[in-house]
Amino acid sequence: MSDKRKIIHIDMDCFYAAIEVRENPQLRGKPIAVGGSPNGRGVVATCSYEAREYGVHSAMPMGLALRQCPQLIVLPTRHELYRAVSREIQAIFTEYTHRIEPLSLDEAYLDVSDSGLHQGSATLIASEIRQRIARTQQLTASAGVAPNKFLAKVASDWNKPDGLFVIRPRDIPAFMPALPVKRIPGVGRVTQAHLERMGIHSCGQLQTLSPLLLAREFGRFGQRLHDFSRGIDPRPVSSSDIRKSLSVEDTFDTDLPTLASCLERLPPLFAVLETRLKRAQQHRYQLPKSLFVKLRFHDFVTTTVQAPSLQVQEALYLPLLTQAWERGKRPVRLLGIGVQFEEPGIPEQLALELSRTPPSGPA
Ligand code: DCP
Ligand code: MG
Repeated sequence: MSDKRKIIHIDMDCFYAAIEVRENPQLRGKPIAVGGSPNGRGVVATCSYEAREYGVHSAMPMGLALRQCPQLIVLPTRHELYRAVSREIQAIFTEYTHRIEPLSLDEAYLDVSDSGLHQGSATLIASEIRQRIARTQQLTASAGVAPNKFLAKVASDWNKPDGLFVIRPRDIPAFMPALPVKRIPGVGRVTQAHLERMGIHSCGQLQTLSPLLLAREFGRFGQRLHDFSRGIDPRPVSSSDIRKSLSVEDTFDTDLPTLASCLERLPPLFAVLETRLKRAQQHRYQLPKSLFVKLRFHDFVTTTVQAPSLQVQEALYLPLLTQAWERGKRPVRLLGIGVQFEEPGIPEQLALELSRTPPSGPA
């Protein structure tokens, strides 16, 4: 089924920054950044392409961004406004399919395999969606069309900004070899470095590794690497009312210096998680699959630790937090905790067995 599907990935261009420019046209053509104040611990949420030319990028401390680009115009984030625009864009999507998986305010996958519109041409649907966003919102979106989520996302980036790129099933064998491994979902800094030590930079090189070797080096993730390197990705587009995870996190005004000070922050964070979880479960009950802790150290190095669990209890986060802290043993600026849910449709017994399987693969 995987190569017969038609998936569209839509990604708005410089989303927050583009909205700010729309609201104030005098900003057009200027280097702008949206985010936290340079005096506090603010970071850049996003910036215009003019600012990107100076090396400014998302997650960069605002103070550093201003040193790189002294004429940078810094604007505070207006989440309510961005959320409202996001809702309008999503309303456009629903006219084409109900199989929509939003990834963030500005990004979504659409499965249009069963759409009869435009004689079933996903390319024509994608270009019509782009036109409608431009006409009704005065904002540009980039779109990728492909037989699966992985390639649709790669494609939306290909001609960004204001671009459309299509990867047809028959294009895949020629397209994959040159693609850098870091474009593969789940290949972060650690896995990329691991692959580089093996001399592997591209999907073409990755294709030459045997499943056995991949399993030995990367555990269960090895199979995914084998498939992704060939452009195979069976992950379904899962609709918006189905959550994959729920989490809460906090960035602290002053770094937490020790493990003990991190552990102290756990109870209030857990209280927030519990409230949100109850609210979400009322709406639609989903079986917890695993718990995770995310730590960002003062130098922005981020680590997550995850363990299978059918229960969500405060005490279960203690060993995860300890394990995450041990990886860095240095001051912490952000602490997050969360729950991952079972994909719906998996029978409970199977879910139970899956949740007993010990975690493996890359950290
Ligand atoms: N965002 C954020 N913090 C980050 C990354 C993103 O707050 N570390 C917000 C601001 C972005 C929006 O999410 O406008 C979308 O993120 P993208 O990564 O899609 O970035 P942009 O849409 O800004 O730029 P691009 O044109 O590269 O998609
Ligand atoms: Mg975007």
